[in-house]
Amino acid sequence: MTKYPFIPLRTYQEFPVEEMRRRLSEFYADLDRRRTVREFSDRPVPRDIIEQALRVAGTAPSGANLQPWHFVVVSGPVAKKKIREAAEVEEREFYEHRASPEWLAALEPLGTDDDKPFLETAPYLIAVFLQKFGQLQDGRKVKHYYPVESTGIATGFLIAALHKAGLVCLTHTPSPMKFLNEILHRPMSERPFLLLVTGYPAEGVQVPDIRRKPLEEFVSFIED
Ligand code: IYR
Repeated sequence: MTKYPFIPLRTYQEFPVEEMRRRLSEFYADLDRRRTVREFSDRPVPRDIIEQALRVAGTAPSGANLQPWHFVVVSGPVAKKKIREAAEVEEREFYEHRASPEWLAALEPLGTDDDKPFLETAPYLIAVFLQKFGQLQDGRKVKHYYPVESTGIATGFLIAALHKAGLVCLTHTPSPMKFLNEILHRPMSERPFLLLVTGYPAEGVQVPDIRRKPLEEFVSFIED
């Protein structure tokens, strides 16, 4: 017997197979409508909507259940301007020098460039940080396991939750983005993972005409 007590799994729900199909096809159709956008409206979004989406993110599984993530919700104009300015410095460097010709060619269909007005227009920037270590009450450090995988899963939940709420987002990765620690007062031990820009889409926004791989192209089955 472990000295840590277990409790019954009371929250599990099974569905008849037909209902599984229906639920999943609805879920798929809903998530398949999601598109990344790069132009945002400045229309405000109530803070409790963002909080609830973050609660969804916080339900993600994580290595040893250590929940190695921290989310900073930025809505103030001063911090947003600082982030935009710092991100544009890095992005200019990226587009003008750092990116290989292959990388720039891969980005061409998406129409991205070093101008990032959405960092000031969108009502919220959610900076996602990954913690390689946690801190015990007494200040001792504890190692986190699989922080990248865990934070990636939590971020995926967050993106799905924001979509479910009828918001759009952009997974923005200015690189390097260590400037986020300084602007957002996060300890240097935390690694900025990505910046999720979220809100309502700008009116009449257009998105690239890209396709998703069909199942056969990204799944294989071994049945023997
Ligand atoms: N971080 C840059 C470049 C960029 C890179 C990838 I990979 C993208 O899918 C999109 C953009 C930027 O944000 O513009």
